[in-house]
Amino acid sequence: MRALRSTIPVAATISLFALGAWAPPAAADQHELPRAEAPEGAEVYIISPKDGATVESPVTVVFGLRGMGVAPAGVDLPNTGHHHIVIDAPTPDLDKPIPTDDHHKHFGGGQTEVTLELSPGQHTLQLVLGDRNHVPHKNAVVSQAITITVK
Ligand SMILES: [Cu+2]
Repeated sequence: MRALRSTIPVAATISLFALGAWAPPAAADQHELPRAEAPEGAEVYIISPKDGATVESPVTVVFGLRGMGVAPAGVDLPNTGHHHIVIDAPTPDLDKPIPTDDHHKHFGGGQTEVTLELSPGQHTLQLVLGDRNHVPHKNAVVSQAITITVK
């Protein structure tokens, strides 16, 4: 315990110095899009299918959101966001706008479900909430990734 207590402050001090020395000037941040904040305890989750389920294509995925509201992209309302689904890809960079491609779909109209045509075999699905600029919130609201098998 003693050894741990003395090591942690030293490590913290070093990293603070490193941050101070290498942090970019504040002006650099101003080019970034303003980031929305999510309320404490907000959660996004896949209502169905369930993790581990075997299903037939097309697959209807139902999105759940707790502790905040759904608003279309472009709408500036506090404590809201819109859904994105990540299909067969890792969690995207949570500090950048969510990509738009075959693996990342946006529901900028405020939709809360999607029906996907998926090939037979295993697939992973994950939800990421984005703000009005399609950027994850500062304290990103991201679901657990689930794995399903399509017959
Ligand atoms: Cu989006």
